[in-house]
Amino acid sequence: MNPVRAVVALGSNLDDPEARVRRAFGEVGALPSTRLLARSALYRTAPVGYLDQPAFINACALVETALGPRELLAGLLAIERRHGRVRDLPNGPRTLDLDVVLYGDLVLHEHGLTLPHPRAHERAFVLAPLLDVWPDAIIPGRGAAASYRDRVGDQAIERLPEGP
Ligand code: PH2
Ligand code: MG
Ligand code: MG
Repeated sequence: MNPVRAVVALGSNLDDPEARVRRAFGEVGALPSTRLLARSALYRTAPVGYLDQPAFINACALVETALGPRELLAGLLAIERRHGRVRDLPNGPRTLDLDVVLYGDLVLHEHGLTLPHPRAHERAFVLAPLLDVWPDAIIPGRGAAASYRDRVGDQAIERLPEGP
């Protein structure tokens, strides 16, 4: 399979989220047939959806991968499991969430995998780091990711200083 550019969103709000997300970049880049091209800044973000939980650390990784979309997702879920991810409350607190946001220009509606991520364009915690790693990104079916930035300007996110 020809390598494809994909964007993976990282999120954590349990058990040292900042260190966890920094570590997870390397783990995503170490998936088979996958290379990490860029890592975004880290953002501290207010919870969206279920509000009664700690703030999140969010980021995005730009990768080049020869894995298919399902294989990539399976690899990400395996990393989540290694981080002790427990799925109890939907949208609830988690040690690590790894979502495929973009997989080239692929549009897919399958059980457990919708591409592009259906809410990416309306969430500042995805858009801001996505634009860090890929300012010209196109969200298939929606257009330039940058054109959505102003529409999410009311959502509370804080860019953290560069870390180690
Ligand atoms: N993820 C969710 C629901 N709400 N809020 C923030 N700030 N960051 C997230 O990563 C997040 C969320 C479901 O995946
Ligand atoms: Mg998610
Ligand atoms: Mg997820």
